[in-house]
Amino acid sequence: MKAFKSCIRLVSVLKRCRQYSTVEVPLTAEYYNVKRGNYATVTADDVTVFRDIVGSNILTEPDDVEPYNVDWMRNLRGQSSVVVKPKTTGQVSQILKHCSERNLAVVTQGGNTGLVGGSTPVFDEVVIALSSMNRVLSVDELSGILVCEAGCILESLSSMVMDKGFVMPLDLAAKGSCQIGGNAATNAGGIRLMRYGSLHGNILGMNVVLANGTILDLLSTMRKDNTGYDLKQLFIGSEGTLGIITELSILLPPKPKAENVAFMSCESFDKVQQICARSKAMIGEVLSALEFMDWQSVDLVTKHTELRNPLERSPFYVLIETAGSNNRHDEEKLNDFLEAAFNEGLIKDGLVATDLTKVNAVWGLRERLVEAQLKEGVVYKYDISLPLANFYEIVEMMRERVKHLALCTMGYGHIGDGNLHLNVVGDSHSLELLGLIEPFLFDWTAKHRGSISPEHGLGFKKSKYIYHSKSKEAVTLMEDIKKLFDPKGILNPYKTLPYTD
Ligand code: FAD
Ligand code: 2HG
Ligand code: ZN
Repeated sequence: MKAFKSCIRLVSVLKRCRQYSTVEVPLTAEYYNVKRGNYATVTADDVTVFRDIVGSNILTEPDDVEPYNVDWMRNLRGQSSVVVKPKTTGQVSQILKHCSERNLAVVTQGGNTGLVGGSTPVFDEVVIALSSMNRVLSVDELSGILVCEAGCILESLSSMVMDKGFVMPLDLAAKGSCQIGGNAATNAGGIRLMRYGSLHGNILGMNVVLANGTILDLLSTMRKDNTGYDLKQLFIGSEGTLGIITELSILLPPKPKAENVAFMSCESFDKVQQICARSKAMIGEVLSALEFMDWQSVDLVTKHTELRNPLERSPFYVLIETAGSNNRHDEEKLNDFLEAAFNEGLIKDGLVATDLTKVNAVWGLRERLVEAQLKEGVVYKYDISLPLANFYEIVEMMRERVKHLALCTMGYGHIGDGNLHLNVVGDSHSLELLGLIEPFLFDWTAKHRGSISPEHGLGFKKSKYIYHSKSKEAVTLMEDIKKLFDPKGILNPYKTLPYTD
């Protein structure tokens, strides 16, 4: 395996400060021409009631409220004047009871890392931020079950459970800021989904507060429970539109004893596809991540970070991670696979990283793409799933379609799960550029029976396109469920389901 070099060690911490281009963020309501729902407006009396509930854990100064009004991608800006930060489920209940009685709209905010504008207000919704609910309630080390509050940061939970011999069943580049409640509310996928499955399988229970303040105790810690409808599933992926998740119980996989990462370059997308199929067949039992990037992605991340591409320039790159219990066995299997793929001409060049720092250096190229895009300009972010045969075709079509307006167009993603992240970066917020991408991309995805949002949800940005992935009958049923849980529609209005003026 002469072609496999050893990787340069890099100290990589994936929690970084945000830096972005200086383009101003437009007001969501004006830019997208949204009509305000018929809700009450927050008064001084409401603020007094909130203060009585949460004490000093409330923000009303415009500078303090500002970060809660702007989304992570700096595409959207709300107009909220108050952020309430409850510390207990009881406080969340009291806040919602008051908002419901007063007909005040609310938006729940976790780490505000969502990529579809679900977490920021559109108008003057009351922001309920869960960051003060960040206690770990228990870890059962025999059964591997964690119970914690919704505001716990994913990375903190990861470190805590790792010390006890477990891992969190999900991992994503926003781990330093996103909260486990936000992860549940978006049914976040990430890089471990192909190994541990989705949160629908890993969340065992939760406490939820409904719109009228009712506390719904679904906090089971049992793996199996077939007593009636599994209500918690409705809240997973509901993006704060059905209730506020305040506590969760989560099944933890044991920590793998060995991790290896291979990074390789390929000359064509056809070869990328063959690597996917080969790796699943040859090392499926230890495969924990299977990601791809095009050269435009790798170029951008090396342009805006200190990271360097350890391989020569090539149209495509594939990152494979294995995680198992026996390093010798895993390494042997990985090397056999790489040798076969190399001999068959699927791989042009590559490297294997085994220790954690080297592993992080390779992962950095993939995980710091969002950071690099924000530094380049204004990002038009898309997340679709497609049959592998059509996976990259759309990136090439889009690149051609927007070339006169875009700075760059790139494709990468969780190819092992059929999930493509297509990103266009422009130099401004341009309705013309947006109009070239949407609804064209969604029409094309629907034509190939893909999903227009396999990971990030619909939030504000994609809600009107729900019919591209769900039937009229399914959406009507969702609307009926929404009315049942939240008759006044105060929970996260203008999000997830299509809204009408
Ligand atoms: P927020 O952004 O604050 O909120 C997201 C939605 O959930 C909003 O609709 C909000 O109202 C609702 N919500 C938040 N907390 C609660 C709660 N306690 N109860 C009810 N509703 C709530 N996503 C993926 O799926 N896979 C990835 O690999 C991935 N990688 C990312 C990488 C980067 C760099 C970034 C910036 C984002 C990434 N995301 C990814 C998107 C985002 O991180 C996830 O959607 C994450 O799960 C959101 O968590 P959060 O706490 O930031 O939620
Ligand atoms: C990821 O997989 C996230 O890194 C973000 O889902 C996707 O950058 C994106 O478009
Ligand atoms: Zn993703």
